[in-house]
Amino acid sequence: MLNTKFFEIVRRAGELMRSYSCPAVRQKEGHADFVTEADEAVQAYLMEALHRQIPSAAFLAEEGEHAALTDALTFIIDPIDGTTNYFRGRRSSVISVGLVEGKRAVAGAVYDPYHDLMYHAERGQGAWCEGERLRVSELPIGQALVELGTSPYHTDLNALTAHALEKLLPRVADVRRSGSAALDLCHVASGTAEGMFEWLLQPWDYCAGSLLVEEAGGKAGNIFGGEATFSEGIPFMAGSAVCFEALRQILWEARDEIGAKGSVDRG
Ligand code: LIP
Repeated sequence: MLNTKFFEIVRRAGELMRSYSCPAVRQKEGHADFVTEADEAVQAYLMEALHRQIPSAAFLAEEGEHAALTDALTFIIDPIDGTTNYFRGRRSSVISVGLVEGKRAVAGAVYDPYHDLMYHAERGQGAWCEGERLRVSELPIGQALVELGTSPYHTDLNALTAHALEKLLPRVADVRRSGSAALDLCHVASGTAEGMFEWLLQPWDYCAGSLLVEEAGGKAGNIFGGEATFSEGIPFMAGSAVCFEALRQILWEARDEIGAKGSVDRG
């Protein structure tokens, strides 16, 4: 399903992303929620090039392509995941292209154009990065690095995020905050982190990365239970087989202690 032409298209999108030296930036509705002209150009390029590859496929993408998800083969795209990192020059942003069919992830790629690293997976065929098979970590939760997503566009979740951090720090080795959920999921799939979570994350942030983690031997899904769904934002988490349930338990404790102040549905 992911052929040479597909990878050429995604790599070309990375070149387009890096071709901007000072992209125009526009604020969207949410707090600290920005989009650049590069996000829009990369998304337009990906949609046009991928439509030529699979004319029957539908699209769901971060910048304005929010049609209802059907059972049809659908590309779910974040043209630049880590947009704030991107326009602040932090060289820590990726391109995420997932493919779902029957509302289930069947293939996906996350491309890091700064290091020329293509992470990819197809369901049942393992997760890979530049020819290397990816495997999640075997470390226990007490030695875990957990990637933290802060949902900056949703300030009503700040107390819950802060309390989750308070619960986590004494029970794991440490946390990391990259600013890109898709990159966090590459770290979990590669075994360089043992878990990640974000109390509200969009399908384009996690579609490809969730399959990477699952195909590397980990788990991904809704913090409150069930597999990841791709029709709307959910409380999302992923982790190694060893740490997933332990991380989920800590997050449930945080949510129960915050009570009604947190605005996260229990799914
Ligand atoms: C971002 C995510 C990040 C999350 C932000 C935002 P964007 O994606 O990757 O983890 O905290 O809220 O969703 O908006 O840069 O494509």
